[in-house]
Amino acid sequence: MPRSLFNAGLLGFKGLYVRKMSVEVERKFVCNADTLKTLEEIGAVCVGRREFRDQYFDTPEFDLTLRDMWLRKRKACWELKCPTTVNGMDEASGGQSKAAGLCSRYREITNLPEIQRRVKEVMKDIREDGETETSTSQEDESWLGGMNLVRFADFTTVRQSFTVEEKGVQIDLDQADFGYHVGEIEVLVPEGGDMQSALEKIERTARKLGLTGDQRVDGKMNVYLQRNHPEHHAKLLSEHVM
Ligand code: V4E
Repeated sequence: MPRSLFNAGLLGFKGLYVRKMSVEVERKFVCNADTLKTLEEIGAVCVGRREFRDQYFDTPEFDLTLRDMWLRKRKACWELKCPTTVNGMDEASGGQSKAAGLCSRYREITNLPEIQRRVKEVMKDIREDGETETSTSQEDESWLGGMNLVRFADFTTVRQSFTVEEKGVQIDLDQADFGYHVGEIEVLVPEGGDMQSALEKIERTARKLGLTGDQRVDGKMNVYLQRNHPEHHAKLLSEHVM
């Protein structure tokens, strides 16, 4: 299935559409001059090269990102990434293998009313004063002001994507316009899907790529914040969000 359709998760049944959310499991890795050659050697197939602009939004006090919630607009579509939880606890905080510890897991929400509902929930916790505007149009950005959201990051990425023999695994090589290059091995797990199998697929792919390091590799946002919002970056580190 094309990844965009998988992401949207639209399941039709007798005219009733249920939008399912997926969990993105990914491991970042350092790209070097040999990465393309290694991909070729393991039989990876390049499935596309595209460029996109990401704009991230939060309140001036960073109420969303301090809760590890990441609201962005990419190619005219809204996305919210939130931590996954098991029995009310952040999944990442449980006992996990070293390999799993190198992976991040985020629920990806692409349905705008659902995004607005979740953002409102956070605002409700912070401000008692109530009413916020919503909108279902992807182009209309007026709801941002109503929820006190402003843009805090804006950058463009050139991404080369590859598939490998391992089913459901995608490898992306990202070059951000602020001079950071990073790779990621990614599996999308549908709601209630097999997380363990996804982690194993990522681990096998990492071994094939010869990734030996046991340190988490910084994502684009981590580096962007270090350079553009160092105080907020330090706060995210101290609150263990990054
Ligand atoms: C979840 C998150 C952020 C949102 C962007 O996430 P990321 O997957 O890094 O971006 P990108 O462009 O690769 O998105 P994709 O195209 O795969 O959907 S920004 C910061 N975080 C948190 C975070 C974290 N704590 N640790 C790591 C390794 N990455 C991200």
